[in-house]
Amino acid sequence: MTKTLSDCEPYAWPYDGDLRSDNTALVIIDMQIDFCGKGGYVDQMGYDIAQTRACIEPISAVLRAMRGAGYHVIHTREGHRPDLSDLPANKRWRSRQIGAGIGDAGPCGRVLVRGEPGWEIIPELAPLPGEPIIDKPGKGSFYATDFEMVLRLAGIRNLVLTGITTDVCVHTTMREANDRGFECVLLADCCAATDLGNHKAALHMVKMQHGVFGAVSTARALIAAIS
Ligand code: C5J
Repeated sequence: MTKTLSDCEPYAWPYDGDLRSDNTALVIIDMQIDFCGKGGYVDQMGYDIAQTRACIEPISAVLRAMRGAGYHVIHTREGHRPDLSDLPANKRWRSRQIGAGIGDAGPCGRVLVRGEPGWEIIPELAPLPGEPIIDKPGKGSFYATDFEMVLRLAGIRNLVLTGITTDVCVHTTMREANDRGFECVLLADCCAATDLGNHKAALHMVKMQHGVFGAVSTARALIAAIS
């Protein structure tokens, strides 16, 4: 059955009103201990994890609703191979300058390394068996991953984007998806940044040019639209 998310800016989403459980996925980006847990990468850098944790509850509510209504659910994780062969030297260097060297030992194991405790998705949003998890070495979910193949083979063309951080991995993924013709909505209260100004600016950018990257809505509006 087709639905529309009308409480949405700058247009009712999706653009053509074709919102169905079989053509739409909830994408939950990088809800890992490293980004919102004590002792993780963001905490080690000295940012306030209360900001990145603020979106956990709204995402949980959307996840419950979308799982219940039979929508696709896809998770992503940012992280590197244990031998760090996919870690660019400049990324490592920069992270060391701020005291959270990627690949270095920290309170949650080696920072942003696959298989380490800090790299795990937080228990509140743990994937269910059968929900694809996309492991990515960078900020975007399409680069050096099979994300696009997973979406195309499942017949998915609408993406409901959530996760952290709004201005980095979520925005990069939204831009990559938009360029590939996917129809995206970003849920404002289901994403968060390490800086509130950046979060707000990232939402504003999406809405320029009548939705240059897609649309912006909220958890409550999305749940109401699909219920
Ligand atoms: C960052 C992310 N901010 N998941 N990663 O380094 O946004």
